[in-house]
Amino acid sequence: MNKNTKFQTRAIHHGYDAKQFHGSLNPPIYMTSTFAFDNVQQGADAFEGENNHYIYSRLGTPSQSLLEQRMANLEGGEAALATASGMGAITSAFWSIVAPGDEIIADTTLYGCTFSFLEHGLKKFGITITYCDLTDVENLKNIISDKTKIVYAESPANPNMRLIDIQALADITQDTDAKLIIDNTYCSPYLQRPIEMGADLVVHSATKYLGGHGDLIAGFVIGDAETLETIRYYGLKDMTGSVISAMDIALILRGLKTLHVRMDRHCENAMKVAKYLDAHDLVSKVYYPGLPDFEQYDLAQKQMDQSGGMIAFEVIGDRETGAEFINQLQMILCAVSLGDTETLIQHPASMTHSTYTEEELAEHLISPTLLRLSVGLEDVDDIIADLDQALNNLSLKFNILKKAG
Ligand code: 7XF
Repeated sequence: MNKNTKFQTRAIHHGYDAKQFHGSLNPPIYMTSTFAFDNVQQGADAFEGENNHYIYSRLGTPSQSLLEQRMANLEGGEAALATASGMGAITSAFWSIVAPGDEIIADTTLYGCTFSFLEHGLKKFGITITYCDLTDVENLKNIISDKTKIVYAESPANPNMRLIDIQALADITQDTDAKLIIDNTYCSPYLQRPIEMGADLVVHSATKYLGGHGDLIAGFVIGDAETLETIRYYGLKDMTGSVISAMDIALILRGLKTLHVRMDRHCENAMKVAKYLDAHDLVSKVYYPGLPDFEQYDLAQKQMDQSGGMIAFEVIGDRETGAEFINQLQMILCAVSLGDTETLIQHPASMTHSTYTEEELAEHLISPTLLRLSVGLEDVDDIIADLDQALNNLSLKFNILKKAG
């Protein structure tokens, strides 16, 4: 395919030639655990890497290779690895890179299970985890050392929407032994491509926007071919065994075909919802990169193509008022996960980030009253109407009138 071919077209066509598969518009689903060899020599050569024969589905299948080539292309990396979950991607990558005595520098705010993996998993194997406010790159300059093997951040961060200047971090890590790994789950490559900004690796929970329909769990690591080979043949094959299923490969290939259309609408809806919330008297704070008063608005404009479908906000009152607001919603579902067609809301402190203690929530800048909204693809008027009736009921129930100031 011509190298000027646009993202949307590549998301639909890259790497697949229907003519080689009887004209089948979609690639076959390889429902197999193993691949037969013509003879022992061919099998031995395959294990030695001297031919391209598929061996066993823990190492890959033809449709997995297609999916990986397509994702690598969309993220601007040399290679990709598909995994059984986002956590499978993160753990397979980290286990492949670090050894006892090494240090990982991670941003202050992380998705709950990533935090738990570092804090309760890697730490006990003699790896030092240093949390650092990476929104200020000077902080990284001051602490990075030759022990640092990974610098890790989500941007926007789950759940509080803090952004990291990816290019500025890459300028620092590029002269060191540390790999800069960015979790791009909130954006998808349609909105942000960290490798183009200098990141070494990108990880994804493909469970979210890439699949897009809330019907699968999967993940990706994308980056240079050499590192990806290590992650596949060591991290995934030997350490985590986090193998994506044949069905999920097919579902993600389908999801990617509409990624751009869905993301455009997620962003359009989220902008309208964010403006609605921002103007409401019972909403005390809204964190959305597309609002001009968002603290890191300029950075959002610089590195994200659009502002995304995720909003964090707080209603006035306390944890109880926030919970009651969620309970009042009728169409919007109270559920974790994000990036689905359905609008979902959840309370991070008691759900996605409940792996943090109360003290850790405070240290990691996750407010106990924060609510997280994943704006879906329903008609935006219906989304806003549901939020509106819930806020009205909240004000009646708690007799709340106006936000202070
Ligand atoms: O293993 P998963 O596919 O669930 O992906 C893990 C993961 C990695 N990075 C980010 C930024 C994520 O948000 C996730 C999963 N997050 C879900 C959520 O925040 O709702 C998990 C539900 S507990």
